[in-house]
Amino acid sequence: ALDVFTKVVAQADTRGAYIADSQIDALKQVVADGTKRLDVVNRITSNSSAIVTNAARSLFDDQPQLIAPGGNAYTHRRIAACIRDMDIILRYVTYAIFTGDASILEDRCLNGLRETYSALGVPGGSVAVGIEKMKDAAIAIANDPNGVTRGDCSALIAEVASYFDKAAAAVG
Ligand code: PEB
Repeated sequence: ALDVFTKVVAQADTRGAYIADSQIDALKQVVADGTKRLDVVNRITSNSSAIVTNAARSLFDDQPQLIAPGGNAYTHRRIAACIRDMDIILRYVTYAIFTGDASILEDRCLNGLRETYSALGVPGGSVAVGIEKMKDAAIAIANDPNGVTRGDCSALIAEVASYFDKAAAAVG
């Protein structure tokens, strides 16, 4: 499990090299944007249940066959498992945002998830749609200009989007 600093060190060590100037500049930017990063994690974390519930509701509206008899999310037990899965995925995405690195998300959540879903008959494409819905909601909340000092968050938001996209691509 890596963070963005450890990753640079590990890569440099593999080459037996000092850390390059360009990498130091990139990491300086991570430090400079650190407060923004933590604000984004805090906002998503403190709105996680709304993000998950609204995304699940919207998914079931769009794809009612999921919760109809024969659907993979039919019965309260499976709906609960579905909502739990979305919550787990959102939680790992927040870890990636926090560390600036996708390796914990990849190793502990996404690795083998496609195979697990196929064994369970969970439609991965539908999970991917749910993840993209969480992405839209999370970014709207992260980008809300109210209550924070305004600044350019475009690079950070693009990074946030990339973690959701990575999760969706892993199962979709
Ligand atoms: C992954 N999901 C399910 C299971 C596992 C996961 C391991 C089987 C065991 C169980 O039911 O608890 N667990 C989950 C995860 C991690 C983990 C992400 C990461 C660390 O440990 N069904 C749908 C929707 C979708 C869905 C499209 C969006 O139709 C999810 C939600 N996952 C779903 C459902 C089940 C499940 C299990 C319905 C239950 C399937 C069943 O028991 O028949």
